[in-house]
Amino acid sequence: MAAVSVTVENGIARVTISSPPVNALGHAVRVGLKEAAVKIATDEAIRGAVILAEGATFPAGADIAEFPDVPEPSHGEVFDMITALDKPVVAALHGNTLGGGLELALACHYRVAAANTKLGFPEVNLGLLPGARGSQRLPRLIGAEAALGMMLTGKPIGADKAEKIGLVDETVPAGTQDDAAIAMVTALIAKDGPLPRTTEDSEWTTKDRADPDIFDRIKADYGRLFRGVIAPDAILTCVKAAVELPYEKGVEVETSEFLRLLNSDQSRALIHVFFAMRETVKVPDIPKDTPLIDVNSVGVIGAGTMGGGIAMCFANAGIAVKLVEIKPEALERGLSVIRKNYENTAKKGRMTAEDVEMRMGLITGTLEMDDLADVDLVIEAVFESMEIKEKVFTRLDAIAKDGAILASNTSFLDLNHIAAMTKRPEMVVGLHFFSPANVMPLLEVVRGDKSSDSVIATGMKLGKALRKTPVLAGVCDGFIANRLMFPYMVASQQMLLKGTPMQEIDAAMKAYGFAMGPIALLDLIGLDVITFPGDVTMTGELVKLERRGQKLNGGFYDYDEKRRSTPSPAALEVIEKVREANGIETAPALSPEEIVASLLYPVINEGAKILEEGIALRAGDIDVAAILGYNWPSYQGGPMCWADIHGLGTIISGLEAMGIEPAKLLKEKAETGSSFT
Ligand code: 3H9
Repeated sequence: MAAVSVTVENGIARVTISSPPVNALGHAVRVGLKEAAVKIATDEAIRGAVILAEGATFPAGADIAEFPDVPEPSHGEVFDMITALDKPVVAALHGNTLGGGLELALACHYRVAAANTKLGFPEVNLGLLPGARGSQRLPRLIGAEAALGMMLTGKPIGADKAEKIGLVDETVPAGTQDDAAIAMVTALIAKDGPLPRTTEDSEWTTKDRADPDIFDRIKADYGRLFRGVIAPDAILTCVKAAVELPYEKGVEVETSEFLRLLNSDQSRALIHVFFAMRETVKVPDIPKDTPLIDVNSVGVIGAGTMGGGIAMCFANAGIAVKLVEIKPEALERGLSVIRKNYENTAKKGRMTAEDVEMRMGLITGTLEMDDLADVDLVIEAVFESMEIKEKVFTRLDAIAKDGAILASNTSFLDLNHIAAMTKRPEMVVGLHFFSPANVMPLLEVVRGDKSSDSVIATGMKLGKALRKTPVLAGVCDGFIANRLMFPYMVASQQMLLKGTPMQEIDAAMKAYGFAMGPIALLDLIGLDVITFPGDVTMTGELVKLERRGQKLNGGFYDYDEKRRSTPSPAALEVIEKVREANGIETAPALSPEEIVASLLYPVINEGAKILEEGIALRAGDIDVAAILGYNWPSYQGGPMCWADIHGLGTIISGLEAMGIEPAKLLKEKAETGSSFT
């Protein structure tokens, strides 16, 4: 079917967009819409039109894969042609009417929406703004404040709310929107009245113009969203233009701001992340028709923080879980922590009391491993000791039914060795959750040498079912995310020893975009959790002083009752002691740029090795693992995309200056002028 087709019946043109999977407004669709606009304008038999879309959704936006080059005709030009028609045009919306799709809807004279339609401007998540007239039209239709709310947060709203605020004219039951739009256009033709256009100033324009501090107020309300990123300010500039200038002048501002963003590093990074997030599930050597294993019941061994969190993930997805512990007290404690977690969510209004009971009802505690004989999948989440895991898997092999998947949540032990404890290594896989497992969105699916295709494919599918982003990893110490970030943590400790103050290290990484710097992060995860090699023994020394981080007595920092931190005199003493014991000489404190380089270049180098060894399938997978597992700021693109933008040559010289041998793949990429992403 053509990307856009036009049929005419009873004087009404039915313009149908068909461009699966999301009807993105690529070149062919724009050409088709332009031709449709010309036909509607010139064909005298046509007295009005509806624009609708086949499949799951009205266009979900511009075709992001086209960026940064957008061949003519431009979206804005086509949309302006539609608005200028003097025959009524009604858009029939359903699904995800987002970005350019919503701009197309705004270009029509009226909008009918199926009740399940989501309407939004998510461009900000790609480092962009609604650049096809949306920033100019939406404030005229619903006012600057509501328009900015949608553009700055990027969050879509439902059809009901859209109708309430005047964004759509009528909401109808799902599936009836096309007929309703035709009925509306039929009535409009009969009425033959003036047509409303979102290019014209409105009551809102007058009202917003009379409000002198509207933009300062909105910026203060959404201040958090402006941190580190450039798109929100550009959005504000455009909406200001929409309020203060005539449409044509405002369009000039919008176009120039949009192009500036489209060619920025932030948008390049965020678009990379958009596609990388969707690519992780694709495993090239596993055929698409690989049979999946049904997972309707699960066993989790270990009711500690990890096991409890994992059990919650399954209960949240409606899958029954048996939670196994050795001691009744431990089981009791585990179950009561889970209940408390759910009850806290309910207190915040994000879950009902019935939901709590329903989810608790899906989790059964047991002290008998034999109870796992009938489950489809077992995940072991016991203490990180090979000796214990060997025992657990030997036992599991004897208990679990044929065809059951046996998974380990180990974060650094050798999965192949664990698999060798069983007579069915092909059924063994790593499912590495991040703590807290019920919250963190990353799931590393670890492929052992003998894991079968079915087991891996099921693991990836399961990740999606648990609403996580699964990333495939090979077996190595730390898999992808932890292995990648270990050099970062080590380098931050070495930096402390060389004399850069902890608060300056943390501030530089916060300015880069992390929620917190590495020293504060250590305090948060607990100083007893990571063991550092060699001469960086401060965490061990602090633990000896019973300082385990935020959870016990503070760590590198002291914390007041509001969790505000100040460098701890005890920690400063420990740093001094370790420095002296290892004969380390201090150097002048590093600048913020030097801190970023010294901490991140080793990460890039590790990433290159992870890729070179085939532990990760793609550089994008490494970026996704860092973003979802360690909160790497997505507008920096993740480590490998950031490396490409920053310059591989610069990174190589930086590593050499630090005395670190650059990875082979890194050198190859730099020499051939290619990139990771
Ligand atoms: C924009 O509109 C700019 C304008 O203001 C100005 C222009 C001048 N383009 O997510 P899914 C692909 S910016 C190209 O798995 P879901 C996606 O990669 C745009 N491809 O499905 C995937 O491909 P594959 C503003 C796109 O059901 C497949 O479609 N709009 C686009 O979970 C299925 O996607 C947005 O930012 C696109 N626009 O979620 C919305 N969208 O199968 C972006 C999707 O090969 N899209 N693909 O992996 C989304 O948020 C989600 O895709 C959506 C569906 C919610 C629509």
